[in-house]
Amino acid sequence: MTQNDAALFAVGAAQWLSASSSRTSLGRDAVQLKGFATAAAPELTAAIKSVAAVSPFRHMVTPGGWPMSVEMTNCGDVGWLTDATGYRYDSLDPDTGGRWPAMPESFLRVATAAAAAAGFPSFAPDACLINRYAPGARLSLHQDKDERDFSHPIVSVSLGLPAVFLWGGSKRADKPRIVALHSGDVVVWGAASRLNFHGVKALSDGNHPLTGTFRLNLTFRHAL
Ligand code: MD3
Ligand code: FE
Repeated sequence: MTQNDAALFAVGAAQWLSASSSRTSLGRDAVQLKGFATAAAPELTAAIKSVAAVSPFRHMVTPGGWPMSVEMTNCGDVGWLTDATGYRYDSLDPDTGGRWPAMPESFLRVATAAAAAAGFPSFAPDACLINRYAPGARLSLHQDKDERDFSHPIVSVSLGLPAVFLWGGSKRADKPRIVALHSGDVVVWGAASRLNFHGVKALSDGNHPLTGTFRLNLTFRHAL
């Protein structure tokens, strides 16, 4: 989709999607839109199932040889990958040999509307990484820096079981703040916070009507 398409989507979608959400600043150019995606959550969860039916969730193996505890798949023009050779975006899923599934319309609507609500009206994601957390799965502190142009924001949508998110600074040593992320929360990170360190603490056991024993996270990026 073009940036103009994205803006048009966003205007319409923002109205119903944001009807019952509240905004919390996490710092410069980082905003948590609590409940922004709650109305869309069932549709998003169903769309994740369709994506995973084509490109299944898998534990990717890092260049150091360790399987990640979080299971991942992708949709969109390109998908994020890690393997023995490094980290990159690729248009092909190495597990199927085919292209990643197209980005569902429901994904694009939520991502562009949230970005617009956060002050990024022309966000046009070309990649969506889908993370699935089972109890104990975690993401250690890292930066997202495999994208070409850091002037684009990143939009993250949380679904299912709650997570303890670690929100660090521009240096690894900066002490992270703890942020609770619940199903339906959307966070938009751009500009001044785009390269901040962040992570997710080990998921606790639980049961959620939408996702059962899992947490799902959508990470929308403009990678190319
Ligand atoms: C802060 N996933 O896949 S995106 C990831 O809950 C990742 O699974 C998180 O971090 C998860 O890389 C949610 C949170 C996020 C993404 C990009 C950021 C936070 C960010 C960029 C800058 C600062
Ligand atoms: Fe990240």
